[in-house]
Amino acid sequence: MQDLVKDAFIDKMRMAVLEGEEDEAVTMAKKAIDEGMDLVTVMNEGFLAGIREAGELYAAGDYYLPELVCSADAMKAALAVLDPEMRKLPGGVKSSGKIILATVKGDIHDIGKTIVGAMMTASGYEVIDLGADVDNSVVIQSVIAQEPLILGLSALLTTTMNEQKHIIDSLIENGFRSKVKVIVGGAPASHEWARKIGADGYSDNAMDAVRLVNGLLGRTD
Ligand code: B1M
Repeated sequence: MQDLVKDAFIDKMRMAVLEGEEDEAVTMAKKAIDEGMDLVTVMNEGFLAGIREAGELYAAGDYYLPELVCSADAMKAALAVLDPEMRKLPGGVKSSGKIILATVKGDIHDIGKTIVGAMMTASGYEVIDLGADVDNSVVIQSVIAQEPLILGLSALLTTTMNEQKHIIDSLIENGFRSKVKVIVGGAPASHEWARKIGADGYSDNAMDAVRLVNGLLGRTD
């Protein structure tokens, strides 16, 4: 595909999410697959750019919640089409261990966590995604039952990020902290926050989350 056509395609993806056009977002996601486009670029420069822009408009008071919800629905619809394809990316042939992911209690933001999961799956990890608004006890029980190498906790609200700390505290109480590496992510988190709550790492995007996990597990490839 020529560069100009590709740019126009990617811009349509951005606009579909920005304008909350769910059907258009699905159509564009399917076209991207049919055209053999690089799905990581499609995701980052197309759909993600749209949801970021919607978030900025919401923060500036130019978008109201219903518009933000429509943008999020369009983003999720595109993600549902792309996710299975991203799981088939080349890295997916290696099996590198189990990862549990969850968005913490009280927080329904699951787009970023789902993308992180897709990238980790594409990198060869077995991902168990517990979903969003997951009760701390469910997270702890899953860690005990599944014995993952990594527990990844996402939080997008300043009011819910404390659950990341509460879960780490519960792991300590249950004697499981040394058996699993814990990473945190989501807009309000940071390296400093991760250090403060005793997490093993933080990353601010899905690609970096994979690098972080590879590093924590001593994977060099
Ligand atoms: Co909400 N929301 N939202 N929202 N929302 C934010 C987070 C907000 C910053 C918007 C704003 O005011 N500018 C703000 C939080 C303010 C704060 O706490 N400081 C906010 C608010 C206030 C709210 C409500 C309270 C609004 C209301 O009801 N009045 C409400 C909360 C509901 C709840 O959770 N209890 C709410 C609701 C919603 C929608 C339902 C409309 C929708 C969510 C839909 C869904 O996820 N199913 C939504 C959305 C879409 C957003 C924004 C616009 C976009 C979030 C997103 O999906 N981004 C967001 C503004 C923003 O972040 N700029 C906002 C795209 C996604 C790919 O990025 O999630 O950052 P992100 O994930 C990245 C990285 O952070 C990182 O990698 C991902 C991929 O690169 N990452 C990890 C994420 N998790 C990781 C985990 C890791 C590693 C990396 O390891 C485990």
